[in-house]
Formats: sequence, C-alpha cells, structure tokens
Amino acid sequence: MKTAFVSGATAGIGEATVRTLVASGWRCVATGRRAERLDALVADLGADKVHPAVFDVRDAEAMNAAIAALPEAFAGIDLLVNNAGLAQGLSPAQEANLANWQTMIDTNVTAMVTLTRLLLPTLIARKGAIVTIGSVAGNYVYPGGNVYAGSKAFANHFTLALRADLHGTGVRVTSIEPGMVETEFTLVRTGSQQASDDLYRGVNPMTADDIAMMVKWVAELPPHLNINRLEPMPVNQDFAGFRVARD
Ligand code: NDP
Ligand code: 8X3
Repeated sequence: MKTAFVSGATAGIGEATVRTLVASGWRCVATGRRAERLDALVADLGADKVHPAVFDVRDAEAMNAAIAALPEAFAGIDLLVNNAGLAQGLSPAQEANLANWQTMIDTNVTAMVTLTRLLLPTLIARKGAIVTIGSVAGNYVYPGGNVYAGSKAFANHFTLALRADLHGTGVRVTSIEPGMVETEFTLVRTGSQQASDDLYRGVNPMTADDIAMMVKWVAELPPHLNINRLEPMPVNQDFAGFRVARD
C-alpha cells in the first residue's frame, strides 16, 4: 500500500484528494489546522488509512515535528500533494492589506517549499511523486489577483523547476494549475458566503472531486510517465483578459 502526504486536507481539494486516494487503496497523512475535521476524516475512512497531522504550515518547527512523529506505517511517503493554500482579499494592490499579502506568501510559497524540502529525501529514496496544486492565477492575471497570483506563479514554476533538480532520481513532478473550483476558497478569500455563492452561481464550476480525480490519475500513471503540468478549467471560464483604459 502506498502512502500520500496531503497538506490542507480539512476542506476542498485536499479533503477530496484524501477520500479519492483512500478509495483507490492509498493511505494518507492528512494535514490542516482544524483538528476536528481531520478527526472526522479518520472516523469516516479508518485510522489505518488516514493519519491526522494537525499543524499550521507556516510553523516550520511544528511541520518538522509532525513529520518526525509519523507512525511507521505512514512514514514512507510515496506522494506529496502540495495543496494547502489560500487567497486573502481581492483589493487592488494599491489598497491591499500587507498582512494578507504576508499570509499568502508564508502559506503558498514559504510553507510549500519547506514541506517539499523536508519530504524530498524520502520521496527520492522511494522514487515517489510530487503534485502541487498551483493555479491559473499564476498563468493569467486578473484584477485583485496581485500577491495570490504571484504566489501561484511561484508554485507553478517552482514545481516545474523541481523536475530539473530531480533529473535521474525517478521522482515524478506535476503542477496542476486549476481554474475555478467551488470549495471554501472564496469564503476564505472574501469572508462572505454570499460573495462565494455569487461568484460560482451559474458558472458550473469544477468540484474538489474533479481535481482529486486528476491527482489520483497523475499519481497512478506507470512510473515511466511524467505529466509536467495540467491546467483544468470549467468550460464556462476562459482566459481572455486584455482590457484598455481610455483617456
Ligand atoms: P479550501 O479553503 O477549501 O481548503 C484550503 C485548505 O488549506 C484547508 O484544508 C486549510 O486547512 C489549508 N490551509 C490553509 N492555510 C493553512 C495553514 N496556515 N496551515 C495549514 N493548512 C492550511 O480551498 P481549496 O481546496 O480550493 O484550496 C486548495 C488549494 O487549491 C490552494 O492551494 C488553492 O490556492 C488552490 N486552488 C484553488 C482553486 C479554487 O478555485 N478553489 C483554484 C486553483 C487552485 P485549515 O484551514 O484547517 O488549516
Ligand atoms: C483560484 C482560481 O480562477 O479563482 O486559484 O483565481 S481563480
């Protein structure tokens, strides 16, 4: 049985990924700050299938301790799913809250590279795989995207850069860069369930299960195949973003 380490498994894409992988015969380390949600996952899927690791990804010491404390059955990580992340705010850069910017950089950039670095020796030893959930926001800009977009451009590109360093190790690396997925993402970003409902209404957005299916597909491909990047979008979203301002 193979083991996945899924960051941000208390909601959305991460939770769906744990459920999908476990249904396909994996065991998972599921991380997040909300312990009660991880406990519910364990109750649902079984303590032999899911190990809850409660920590804030911005706390490198806590991350290190959680990895060091993994029970033997969960310690050999074959797949890292770099998923924990968030956006905070949609204000234009000139009005944005600096604390929000710092939180996004700490979570989407610093924590993601720290977790990757900590698990790389195990992943190399086991010829494992890394899947990062980046975003279309890293490829196409939109108003108010600013630091979120920058952090996801980093995530997308860092993930591709890992391929070069891992050349010859057998470790597979994939950047999944989704468009709109209806999760708690927009509630977290705006603080408003109404804003979230308004954004997704009528869009027929992707679901967390859609992305989890892609993670599983990538992770279960024959070992000689590497998908470098996937950029899924809902049919009703596109990337035509040029505008002109008139004097
Ligand atoms: P959710 O808000 O539903 O889930 C986010 C997850 O990240 C939660 O489990 C949350 O856990 C975890 N997380 C956030 N901050 C921290 C932290 N400081 N420490 C530990 N865990 C943290 O959003 P999604 O499922 O949509 O987002 C998952 C990833 O997908 C993110 O990286 C996001 O940028 C990306 N993405 C999302 C898209 C979308 O449209 N929804 C599209 C493209 C990419 P907890 O709060 O319990 O700590
Ligand atoms: C989030 C996707 O399109 O809402 O990463 O910016 S989008």
